[in-house]
Amino acid sequence: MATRRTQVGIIGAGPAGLLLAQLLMRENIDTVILESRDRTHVEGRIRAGVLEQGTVNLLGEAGMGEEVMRDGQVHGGIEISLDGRRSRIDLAGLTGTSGVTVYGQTQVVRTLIAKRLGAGGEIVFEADGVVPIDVESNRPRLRYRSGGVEHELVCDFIAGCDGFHGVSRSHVPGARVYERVWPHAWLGILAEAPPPSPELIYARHPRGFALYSMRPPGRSRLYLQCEPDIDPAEWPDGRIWEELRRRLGPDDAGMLQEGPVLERLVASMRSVVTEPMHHGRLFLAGDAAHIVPPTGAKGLNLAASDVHYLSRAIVESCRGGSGARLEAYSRTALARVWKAERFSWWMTTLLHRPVDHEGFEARILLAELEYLLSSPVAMASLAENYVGLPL
Ligand code: RFL
Ligand code: PHB
Repeated sequence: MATRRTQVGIIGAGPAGLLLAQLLMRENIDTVILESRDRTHVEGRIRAGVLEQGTVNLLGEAGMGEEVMRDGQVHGGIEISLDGRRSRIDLAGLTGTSGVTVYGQTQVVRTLIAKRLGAGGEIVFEADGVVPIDVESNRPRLRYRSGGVEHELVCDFIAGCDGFHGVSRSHVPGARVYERVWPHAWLGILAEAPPPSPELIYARHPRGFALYSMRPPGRSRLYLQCEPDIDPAEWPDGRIWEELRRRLGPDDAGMLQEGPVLERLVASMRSVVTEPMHHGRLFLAGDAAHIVPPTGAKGLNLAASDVHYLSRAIVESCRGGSGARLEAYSRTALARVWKAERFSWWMTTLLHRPVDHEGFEARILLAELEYLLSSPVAMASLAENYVGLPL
């Protein structure tokens, strides 16, 4: 068995693991990332698109401010379409911030990987069977196989940044997992076509929710509420465009321009929180600890806020500090996580077609939406959460 040492062993080269590694590298803390997939796969995943200002700031600290400034689009508002009538939520005006930045997670991941490898940092792609061991001791280790050889990485700390399907969460014994599986899913496409509007449109329609987003500079990222078990083969391009037009309503349908569909996926929806987010010297961050349905655009941003707290706590500890921040990490991160869970749950409930779409609850939701769109106070609450609560 090949044995070596690092200060922080990181499982997973998603946004959480890569950002943590970059922030620690800037503080001269040695890290190794173990990633189960190959580089092409990791760099090819298309996911989140909306960054809170806190996430943009953190990416700046990690050395990619220039890229986000150059290629990101600052959006001062979003639009909500209710049965074909659009209203604007003035994110910037209601919060006194500049709003949010639209910048793809794919670019975040590609840029962080290039920067890490360019600076001599290590990512072991296709690391098999990664397991954390002895995490209660002050010499936790990561065992894994790479190139057919067994390896052991002796660490001071381990960061479990391995997403929802990773191994880390199962190494927090006695953890309580709070979970809700939603009855909806999203059929998502990336299209070589300009977006219908310069700002994102969240559409609530009797046929179901639709989201009109984008990937700068010129592509559309579009989603339709669907049943979780649909067969994407039954959704050829023509059917998708037709449904996207219908949910935008007759007045706005003409804004949609069609183009070749480059990618399609069906994303199921869950809300999950694991408590606590640490055991001994193993600390969970990002989707490894919690999942939100994508309606509030919070998943990547929560991964970034966890990393904000965890990186500062690890730096303090490595500099001979008391370890108080590490001790408080799970509590501090969870306080913010639960607020984002609440917001994502609320946005999802409000905008999707409920299963019982003719009953009392459905009418209450409609009344809430009408209230929201007529009340600057209610809009301010949405805006405050959408741009991101303070760290
Ligand atoms: P990731 O990105 O899942 O990365 C985890 C990494 O760990 C690797 N891994 C392992 N490595 C070693 N050993 C193992 N045993 C391993 N098991 C797994 C995986 O291969 C992977 O590389 O988690 P991370 O870093 O916590 O990042 C979280 C975000 O990816 C996620 O929350 C967002 O994409 C969610 N999300 C959105 N978030 C936003 O903030 N704004 C959005 O607009 C937004 N839109 C979305 C989204 C997610 C979506 N999907 C597909 C779920 C839209 C969609 C459709
Ligand atoms: C996206 O652009 O992929 C996106 C934007 C906003 C969301 C979810 C996804 O709420």
